[in-house]
Amino acid sequence: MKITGARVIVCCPGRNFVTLKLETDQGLTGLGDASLNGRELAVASYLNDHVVPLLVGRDATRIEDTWQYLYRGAYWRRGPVTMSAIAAVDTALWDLKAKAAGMPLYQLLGGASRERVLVYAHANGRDIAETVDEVQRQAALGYRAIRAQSGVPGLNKVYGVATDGKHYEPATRGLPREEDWDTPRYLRHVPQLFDAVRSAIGWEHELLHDVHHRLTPIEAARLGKDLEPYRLFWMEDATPAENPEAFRLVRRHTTTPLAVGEIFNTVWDCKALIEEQLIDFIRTTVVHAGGLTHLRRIADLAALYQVRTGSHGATDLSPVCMGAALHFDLWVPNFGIQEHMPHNEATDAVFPHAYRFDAGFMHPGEAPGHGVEIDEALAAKYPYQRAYLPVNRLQRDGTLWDW
Ligand code: KDG
Ligand code: MG
Repeated sequence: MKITGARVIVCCPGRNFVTLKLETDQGLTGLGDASLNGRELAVASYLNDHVVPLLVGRDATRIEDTWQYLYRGAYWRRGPVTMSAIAAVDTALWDLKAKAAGMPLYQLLGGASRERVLVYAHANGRDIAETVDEVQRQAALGYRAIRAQSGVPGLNKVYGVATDGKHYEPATRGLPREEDWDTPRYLRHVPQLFDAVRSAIGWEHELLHDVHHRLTPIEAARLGKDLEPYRLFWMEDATPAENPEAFRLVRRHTTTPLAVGEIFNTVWDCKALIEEQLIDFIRTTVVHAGGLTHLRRIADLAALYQVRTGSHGATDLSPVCMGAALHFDLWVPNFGIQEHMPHNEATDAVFPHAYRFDAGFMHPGEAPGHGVEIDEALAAKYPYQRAYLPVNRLQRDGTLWDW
């Protein structure tokens, strides 16, 4: 099966998505997600200008060789733009191979290790009361694991909290929005949030929280300790992870499980964290970590140390990524959980898919391939719109902080 064409489709059905479509001489097509929030066109250019010319004429069945060709063969390695582009090719090739075999992708990976995939929902509110209501609403929808985020008194805009009462979506049209931050206010507030949530919902549901890289290691250690009574499933991105040694300090002080990795691109970003058992969940996902070929490698390393997967699944990852991730989740032996933020209706219409939600779990479906397609005519009705993620500044003096 030879690749005869490769096209990059950029569309914005509410938010920007970059999709790679491969065509073959057997008439089969394969799709890969290449979306990188706020830097979408850089990946589109990387693909169009540098990768597509290498693909036409290649044997579509040689997934591993193509991965190595694009990774080693570029000389310049790693980074989110490169690895998202490689991921798109890799995902499209797995899709093609599974379609050619007439199988759902999870069968090619080794078959199902479980019946269904546990997912966690997002609950957020402007204050604790609103968040508690939203947690209860998500529980009523059937979710068994729920991430809780709330506005912090005295701060205008906080990560993970919608200001309009709708779904939280961080990227905004035009130039980046500025948010403000104050660590002491946040550290005082979060234990109160989980105290209220546990009082309202009891102990049957898994609860999660995303710190979104805002704390220093000792502050993260303090928060982990303060949250221990509420038995979180995980505390995510407690401190920036460029320096893995920072997690030694956090780990030394708390038994709250730690999750990290949604901005990692390769196994090298998580090697020390996994080998030193400094984390409990690795959050790398298909699109930003080099596709299924590389994600498998990360998961296998993690399995040696009882680290489980918990793939990123925000709405800025397209349904193509979600479909591929669910096949991976159904197979991967050391599965932990999968993030699930439902896409808007327009996105679901542009990307018809076989995956489904039922009572707190998802399943990728039985369609051959990863089960996600693109309606190109509809996608063309939603052209690219410039959008950025916010930036964050300390409320006290305007210093730029981690968002
Ligand atoms: O583009 C950035 C988002 O994907 C990120 O902010 C979402 O942290 C996130 C999460 O855990 O879903
Ligand atoms: Mg996160």
